[in-house]
Amino acid sequence: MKKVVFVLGLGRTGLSVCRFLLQKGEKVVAYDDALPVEKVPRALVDSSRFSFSLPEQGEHFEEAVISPGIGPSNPLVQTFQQSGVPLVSDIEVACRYISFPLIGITGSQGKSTTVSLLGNILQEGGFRVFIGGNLGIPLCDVFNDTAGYDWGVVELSSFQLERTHTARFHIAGILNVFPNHLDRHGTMRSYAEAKYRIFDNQKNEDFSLLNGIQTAWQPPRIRSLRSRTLLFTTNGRLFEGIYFGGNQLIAMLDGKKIAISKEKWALPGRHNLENLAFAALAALTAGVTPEALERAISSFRGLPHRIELVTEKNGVYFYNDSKSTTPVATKAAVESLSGPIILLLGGRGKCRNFHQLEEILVGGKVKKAIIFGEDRLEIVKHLPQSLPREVVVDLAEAVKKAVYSATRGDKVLLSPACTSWDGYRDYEQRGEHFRRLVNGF
Ligand code: UMA
Repeated sequence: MKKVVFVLGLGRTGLSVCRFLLQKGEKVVAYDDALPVEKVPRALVDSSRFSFSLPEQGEHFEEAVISPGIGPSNPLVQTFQQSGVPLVSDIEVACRYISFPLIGITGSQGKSTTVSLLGNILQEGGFRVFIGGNLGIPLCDVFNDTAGYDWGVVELSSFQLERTHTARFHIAGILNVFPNHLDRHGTMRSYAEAKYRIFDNQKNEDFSLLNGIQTAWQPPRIRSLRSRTLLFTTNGRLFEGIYFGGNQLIAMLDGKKIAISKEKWALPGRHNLENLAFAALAALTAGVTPEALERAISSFRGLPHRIELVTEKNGVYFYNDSKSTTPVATKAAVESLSGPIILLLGGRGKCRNFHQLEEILVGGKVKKAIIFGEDRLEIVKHLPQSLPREVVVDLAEAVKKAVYSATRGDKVLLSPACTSWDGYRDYEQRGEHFRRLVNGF
């Protein structure tokens, strides 16, 4: 008998899960708190094995696939939990059927840049690569494609990992762990726990990549991982793993030393060196040659909405860093550019930890802050007295103020330290709005 699976949330993830399960011949009952039934795509509604409804009294489900953005306080999630229906992520569902090796990457900051850099390196190395997960294509959409893949590079969020139980990543790594999504996870311990699940199903022949410096929040079980641990660092040397020596990346693997030039690496900032070290280590572990690695490093130009230079007008440079949704990410952006900076901050805060911004706002590099959005009054409380500021309602007004305040040589940086959910669908829509506003002046 075919399984009946409940799918909660019909955003990008939920739709991809429904399509996949229907393709596999399963019966699917789906629901979305905000989606009117007439908006459910025809392709799903047309299937006799699909229905859009709340669970009926006494109805049995094999499992419930919960979209990453839906937290534990959702009433349906609680009902399933109380009645013992296993809660799983889209990652769990997809990984049961994927037959090529996966590289799983998680972390609080830099995942997307690292995933796409690593994808580029593997492609340069001649491999056929699927790139997706929390970034870009949801993992269940991998089956739309008939292309065979040699590797999958999968970005994983803590939301996805906390409901993943059997997925195995041949190479898995955590870039870093900083406060993020605490509104959802409650404590740093439970947030970090979710991330470390990435290593749970690894075997002896697998690899776990760990940050050599940033070891806070590592749970004790990290010392008994079954996989082989390799370290990456931007600070100091290692006997095994990867580090920097002058203008080179030095990999120490299996007793061999490999030196790779990073002379043509174009991305600014120390945080991007961490991303580079991780991607290079994963690529060498996956079998990319040093030559291909060096070529890919030289040609990688970064991601849109990630400290992206939008334009230069009258000697003023405009940078779109809409993807920065935490103070730590904004800090990294400010540190990676030279001043003077006019910083556009605001939106809906995730953790109320705006005090972390104070460090980058003293010292004069940021010459002015323009604060906008839902949490603007909360952010203002954490600005140093001496910092010139303007408080406005929305991004359009913030850009206008920035344009009028900027003089030749200034950098106008949108790096909001907040989610976009007070006014936009996602950070991409906010970043595109910023681009249009800037180009419109
Ligand atoms: N919904 C409900 N009930 C609720 C809450 C939401 O029914 O209580 C419904 C909404 O009406 C909506 C759907 O659930 O239709 C949204 O689901 P979702 O928030 O999980 O969004 P998706 O479109 O499925 O996108 C998710 C990720 N979003 C989140 O984790 C919040 C996307 O990451 C990811 O790209 C996509 O899956 C594919 O895997 C975005 C993100 O911001 C980029 N991620 C966070 C981050 O990177 O920090 C984790």
